[in-house]
Amino acid sequence: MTVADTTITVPDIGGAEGAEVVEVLVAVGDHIELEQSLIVLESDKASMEIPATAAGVVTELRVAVGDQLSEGDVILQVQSDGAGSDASMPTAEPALGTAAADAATAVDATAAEPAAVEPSAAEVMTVTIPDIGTDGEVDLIELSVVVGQSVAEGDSLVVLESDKASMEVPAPASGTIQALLVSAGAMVREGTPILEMLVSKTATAASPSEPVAAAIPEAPAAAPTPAAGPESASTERPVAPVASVSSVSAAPNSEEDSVYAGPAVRKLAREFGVALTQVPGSGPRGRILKEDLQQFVANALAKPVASTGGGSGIPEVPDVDFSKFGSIDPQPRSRLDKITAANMTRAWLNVPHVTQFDDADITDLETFRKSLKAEAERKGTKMTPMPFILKACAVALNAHPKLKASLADGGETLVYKHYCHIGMAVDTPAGLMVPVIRDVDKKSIWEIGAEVLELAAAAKDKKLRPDQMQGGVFTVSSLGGIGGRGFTPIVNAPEVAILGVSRADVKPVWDGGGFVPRTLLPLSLSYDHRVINGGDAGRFLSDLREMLTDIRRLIL
Ligand code: CAO
Repeated sequence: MTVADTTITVPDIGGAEGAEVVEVLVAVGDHIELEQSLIVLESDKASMEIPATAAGVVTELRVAVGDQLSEGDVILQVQSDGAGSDASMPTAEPALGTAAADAATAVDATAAEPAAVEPSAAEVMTVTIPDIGTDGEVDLIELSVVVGQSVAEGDSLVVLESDKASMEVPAPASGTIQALLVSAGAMVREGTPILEMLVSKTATAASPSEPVAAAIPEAPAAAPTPAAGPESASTERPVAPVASVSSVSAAPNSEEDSVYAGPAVRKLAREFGVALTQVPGSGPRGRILKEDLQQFVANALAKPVASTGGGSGIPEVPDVDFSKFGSIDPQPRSRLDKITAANMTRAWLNVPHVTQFDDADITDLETFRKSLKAEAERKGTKMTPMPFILKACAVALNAHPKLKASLADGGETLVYKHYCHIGMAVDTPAGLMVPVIRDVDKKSIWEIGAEVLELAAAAKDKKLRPDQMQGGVFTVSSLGGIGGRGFTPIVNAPEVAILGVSRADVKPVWDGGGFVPRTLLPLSLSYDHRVINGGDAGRFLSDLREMLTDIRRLIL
């Protein structure tokens, strides 16, 4: 590898004198690649990224934002590692004259603006319409480039529209648009010349005695084409077939065109499918930088699905200025509330929910539970229906293990669990928490009761540890102490089922001979219909109901 000091100067910028440096994209010490953008110049007509004509480490930067530059002004000094040309070296003088003269037959000399590509390493290529899958003419509906514009390989040059699709014709190589040979509205077919561009000359064109210049790589073709031989960077060089590069795509809109961004950023935005009109630019005069686009995409991915909606392509609920209707008091939501909102939305959107309802006759259970009241007080605890419900769930879950399984591998696998840790939704001033009682199936009702009290208190005092909220296979959400006749709980994914418990009430029940007063406990079982079908859920709920109706069944 040859190491040499290389001076990179401002190339021919279309005769623009004193174009302003609006951005410096590199710093001393940076390693730059060939064709990497160095600075952004802005004339009264256009903004241009000036590409590196040599690769290496920047040793000296001669320009700053605000400087006025013209062709030939020094931009920077590079300690070249041999992967580029010395823009100031006369030995790299190319055969531009010949190539330009060849092209002159096809180019309107007055239309041909000078290029941003270093003339000493460039030649003219005529780009034609590639194979577009039809012999007939199609409408050229849009020119995506202007004379003088630098384009990267693959950037859209023109947009075609047939009666079936709209297609972009990509640039077959990086370079600068020299002349446009068609205008919007023209009818074109395969082989129609559309524009001339100056492209980096192939390595073979450089002086063999100059290894630095000889190391300029030929810009690769956008996609392999049968006709593209190794020396095909000429006027006959075919463009890649549209279908293999951009296939059917939406035509860029004119709003996008008015956005202040360079071609590299535009290309990246197209790859991400981001509308640049939505991206705030942090560069000088609002120019959209690559970092802005990256940040925009990162934000979009990280953005929790807002409580008001959004995500998954679902239109967001618009913000309303409630103060228009009366006095308001906006309060920041707690972190827990926001996490809960995101979790609920995620589960709601991902899990196809079904909810099934039943009533358990807990008349006998209630008689028994109340008989334990004094004993509970002696033990310093409290016996609510909750421990019985949890215990009954554990027994029913072990009998119906699918209800405590989880989907994995994107739905390819169903993970069955040999443990039975059950979560319990707890309403706290800070928000909803779900502590998990471990091994409910192995614990006595007294032990479970003690843990319900302990974990509910810890949740309300914000003393729960993360490990006390993990590992649940199923959740019970009891609103029994609060009221209501039934509700449809949201599955706590990746669990596949959740039991909602509402307030028990004494109701008249027909016993075959007459109505008798019975205490009925409303149960609602929501389940993930990808895993649980109605039969699974019905059998589970029936077993659960029977166990709560006759708690002797818990020990069978
Ligand atoms: N029917 C009738 N009475 C009930 C009942 C039911 N299903 N469940 C509880 N009760 C009674 C209790 O027996 C208790 O009365 P006594 O003091 O006279 O015995 C009273 O209601 C209060 O019970 P509790 O709510 O303090 O205790 P619990 O064991 O039933 O529940 C806990 C504990 C932590 C689950 C509960 O306090 C809680 O936070 N519930 C809300 C859960 C929630 O928010 N779910 C919604 C999640 S989805 O938005």
